[in-house]
Amino acid sequence: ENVITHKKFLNTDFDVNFVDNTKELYRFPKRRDRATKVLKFLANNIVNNPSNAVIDDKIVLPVVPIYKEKFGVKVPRGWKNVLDDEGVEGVLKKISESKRVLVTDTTLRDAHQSLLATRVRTKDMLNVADLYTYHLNNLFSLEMWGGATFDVAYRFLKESPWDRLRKLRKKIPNILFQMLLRASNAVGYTNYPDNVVREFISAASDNGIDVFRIFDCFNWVEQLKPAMDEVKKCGKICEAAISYTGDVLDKSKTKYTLDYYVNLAKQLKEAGADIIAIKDMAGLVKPYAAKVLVEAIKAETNLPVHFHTHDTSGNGEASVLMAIEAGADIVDLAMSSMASLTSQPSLNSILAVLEPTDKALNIDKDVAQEVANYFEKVRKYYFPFESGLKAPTAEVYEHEIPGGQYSNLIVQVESLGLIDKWEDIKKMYKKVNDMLGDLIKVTPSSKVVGDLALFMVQNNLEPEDLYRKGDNLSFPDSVVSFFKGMLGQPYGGFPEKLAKIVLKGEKPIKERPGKLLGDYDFDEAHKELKAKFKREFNKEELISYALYPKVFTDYVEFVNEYGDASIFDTRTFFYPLNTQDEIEVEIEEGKTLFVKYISMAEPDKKGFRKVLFELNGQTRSVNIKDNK
Ligand code: 3PY
Ligand code: ZN
Repeated sequence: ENVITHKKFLNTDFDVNFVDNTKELYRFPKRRDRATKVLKFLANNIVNNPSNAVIDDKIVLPVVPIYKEKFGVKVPRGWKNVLDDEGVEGVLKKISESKRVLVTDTTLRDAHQSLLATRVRTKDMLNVADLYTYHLNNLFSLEMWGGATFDVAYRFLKESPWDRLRKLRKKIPNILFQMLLRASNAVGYTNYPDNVVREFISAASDNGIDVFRIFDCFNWVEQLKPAMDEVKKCGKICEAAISYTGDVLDKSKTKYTLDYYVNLAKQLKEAGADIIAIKDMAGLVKPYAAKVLVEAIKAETNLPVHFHTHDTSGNGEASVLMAIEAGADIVDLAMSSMASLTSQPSLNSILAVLEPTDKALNIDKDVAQEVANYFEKVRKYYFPFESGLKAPTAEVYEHEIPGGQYSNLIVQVESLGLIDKWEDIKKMYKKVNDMLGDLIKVTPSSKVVGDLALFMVQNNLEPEDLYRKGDNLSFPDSVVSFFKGMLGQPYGGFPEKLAKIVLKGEKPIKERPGKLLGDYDFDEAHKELKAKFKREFNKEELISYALYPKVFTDYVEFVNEYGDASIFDTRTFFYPLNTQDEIEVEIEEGKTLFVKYISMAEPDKKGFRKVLFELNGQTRSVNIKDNK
């Protein structure tokens, strides 16, 4: 709004106090500032294309499914209401009474982490929130947070993971929200001081997480305890996970046996687990192994068992069914268009299989299909992040790469220009695992294996080369930190010879790292941030800074320059506009900008390009440095 376009002014209906008394005239600078940021973001996409993505123009924006005609006035009850009204005990009691198998839908977390390099944006999730709230309210939980989604949100999507949690919570008040927590590594790749992990859990709980699936990459119970303790303090559901590797039915594999897993489950029960998760992050639990494992763990612990697998081999659905036969209480599934391959088995398929049985899922088939149809369209926008895996592969039983790592690793390999070496990298992953003493490979131990495998392929090294000339090599940070004991103690210990080569005389620690790392000073961190950005930061932001100092500050700088990027639709966010493209950007509820991209000039002497737009019909230009 400005003076000469104001209605009162145009109608000559104003007096001397018009400018003083007309509030809307003073909103002008803020909105103009936001509009400028929007144009800057668009122009930067056009000039620099930071995600390096080329749009396929045949893709049309997905239509948001709305089931208006079926909407009730009241939000139907779900498991979240059970937790709020009857506490953890109430939830556990209801699980044990349920004849039906319960389902966790992983579409909003593991599925896209495992298929699309974790890139699905909050906006695309919010579009189907109502369907979940009003029609899929019998789902046990939605896994929608944690794992890699936390840093990827900041790093690549330029949005706040806390915002995602709060926005989804607001729209879905009745279904339990579940997150994946890497115990002392929280949602990072390294151990944090205990007070950071505790603050993180408590803030996640306050913002809406109900079920914490906690795992340690070495299944080291000592390392799970502080996180489990904090979850219980928050009155939330403590689901302790057994990370599965190897094959319990293969007698030649003697490290990770059935006894090993059962024993672990008993220790987790003793440490206070409410639920035991079998976390088969790479999809290595073969169907018959699933049966044996679930039966044994249920019999020995008497706790509810939550079964999680990945369908990389194509055997995932069979494993889920076997787990159900063996008495699994809850299973993880994803909506079909976001299921299978490196993701979870398909919810819609298992729904159909169980329909005629007394374990039938209490889930509306048509709505589940509707959500799957929606994600089928949405997924097209994320095609640059697809892993390329087109069919199931039994090769996973060899390389053992976790589903959640697979699609991220391949994008990383691509960005390093090594994609033609992908087959070698998978083979090296296995060799490195053998060298490291056969690890459980899950974040962050999987990153150690991946980093070393990449390093070796990049430098044309074979395992014997490491033993021969390793003293002169400077190993990736994650590998050094692993041998220093900074991720904890692996089951069976470290391979000594390699440890010596990597550590070059340094002494490793034997204790839990979180115990040795002093408390993180949140006040000091706040001072640093305030000095740098001249504003206050809230508790959640300080936690993000404690976990990811650089990623978080880069994000704050980005927002200062370009504004809140979560407002753009996904096409606009990832891809440059074509000339004459017109888009609508809702900068706040009810306030929409209409933007048309006109042209881009050649760079000036300093390398800046002038990008021309029409903003609500008026010509505007932005100068952007061409970084290419
Ligand atoms: C993660 O830690 O992000 C995982 O998905 C592990 O499976
Ligand atoms: Zn998983």
